[in-house]
Amino acid sequence: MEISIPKDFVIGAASSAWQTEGWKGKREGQDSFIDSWYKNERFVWHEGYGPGVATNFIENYDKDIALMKEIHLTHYRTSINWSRFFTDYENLIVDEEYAKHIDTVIDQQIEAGVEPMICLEHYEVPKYLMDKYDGWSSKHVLELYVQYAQIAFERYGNRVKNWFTFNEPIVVQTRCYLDAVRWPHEQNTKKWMLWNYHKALATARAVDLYHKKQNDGRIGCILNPEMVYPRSSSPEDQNAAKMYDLFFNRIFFDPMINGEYSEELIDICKEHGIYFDPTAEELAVIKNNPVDFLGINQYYPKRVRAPRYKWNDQTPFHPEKYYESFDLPGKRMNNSRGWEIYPEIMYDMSMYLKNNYRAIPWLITENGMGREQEELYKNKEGIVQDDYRIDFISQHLYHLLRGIEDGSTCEGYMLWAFTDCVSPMNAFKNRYGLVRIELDKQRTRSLKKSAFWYRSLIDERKLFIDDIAVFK
Ligand code: BGP
Repeated sequence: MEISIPKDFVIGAASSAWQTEGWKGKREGQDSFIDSWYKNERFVWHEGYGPGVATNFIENYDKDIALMKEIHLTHYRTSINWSRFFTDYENLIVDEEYAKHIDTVIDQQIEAGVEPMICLEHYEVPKYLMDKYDGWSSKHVLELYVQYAQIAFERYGNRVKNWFTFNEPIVVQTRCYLDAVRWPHEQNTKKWMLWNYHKALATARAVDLYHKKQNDGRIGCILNPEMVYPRSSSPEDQNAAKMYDLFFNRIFFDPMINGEYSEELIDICKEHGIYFDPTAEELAVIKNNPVDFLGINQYYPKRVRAPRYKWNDQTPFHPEKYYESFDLPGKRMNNSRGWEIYPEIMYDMSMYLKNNYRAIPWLITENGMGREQEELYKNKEGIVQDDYRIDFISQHLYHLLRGIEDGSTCEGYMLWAFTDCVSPMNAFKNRYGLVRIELDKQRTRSLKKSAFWYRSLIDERKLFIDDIAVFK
């Protein structure tokens, strides 16, 4: 089957500052949250690799941009590392050396025909602000973030036309404060909800500022909603899916698209003592400043069923009171990552957005396949033969394009990731890139088979799908 890809559909790739840069040139006191996690609990990071060297992008950026050009990439998203951008977070003194690096990367990308898309925080909240103010628990941190955003818009807004306030704003507090599976292992559901709220409010404030200053691009946020499927048609299982959706998807969709939280979420937060006590003024800011567009990171489906056991009130409140994860027998798996493969999420998410919200522009800002031991797939010329990745992307794209035919407002697909890079904890275990990174001193780069395939996809805008892969 041959499918045409619309002419203006973006086919890009993504990464983030902390997952690529490395610490070369980083000054004392410029640690981020993720850097301090790595320093405090290095033993949980796969084989000890982490943000310390990452892909050493700080020194290798010109090589990567040359590779972007070689594969005709038109869009690349990364972040500014907030913790490296300042030498003084209170007085907002910019680290000119780092700021110059961002300048150079943006200029070289544009020169290479690659449009830069920038995110202001991809888990890089400064450690200083965590230690002093408890990070996103604090309204003062929110004010500092808005000033940071303003400086970034002033410096780079003439060249960057697509801005994102956060990457996956729910993740840090879910892993740290809701599930407490990550350093610093503090369980605090009320704090979880407060961080969610402050990031939604910070987004609205940044949107407001961006528009007031008459910037001529657009600003949104990158969310990671999970397409949630109930185990069965029973009302109980259906309700479990609805509750999961409320706590983990609508928690950001509603304020960011509609400008308000649902009453249902507010009531349930009050009931469980995790309400975030917004002021009328703050709610007005959220109401008046919905995002211009959204990025959606989408990797796997979430399956739930009604909980089988009564909730234990002696345990801290968790949304799991209302659902239980469901393991579908026979599901397809990416065993390296432990994530289910279900490409239909692309179509289903497209219809979810179309049917539940206004026609907001959005694009897939992350999707991809992390694979262990890719060196085993090298041919005799040393090129990784990652046909599994080509299949994975093709099938996801197929369902995404199907959504567009049925009226979704999706504008594009950006692969995670451009090069192999460091993952939280898994470090270099699972490789995601179109570009292979060797773990030698130079972090040598080489194009994988998928890079050549991606180039032909970009050039020819034709997707060839094996009917059997989709329908068998
Ligand atoms: C997303 C993050 C990315 C990236 C990706 C792959 O949630 O935005 O930063 O890491 O997931 O997942 P992982 O690195 O956990 O394998």
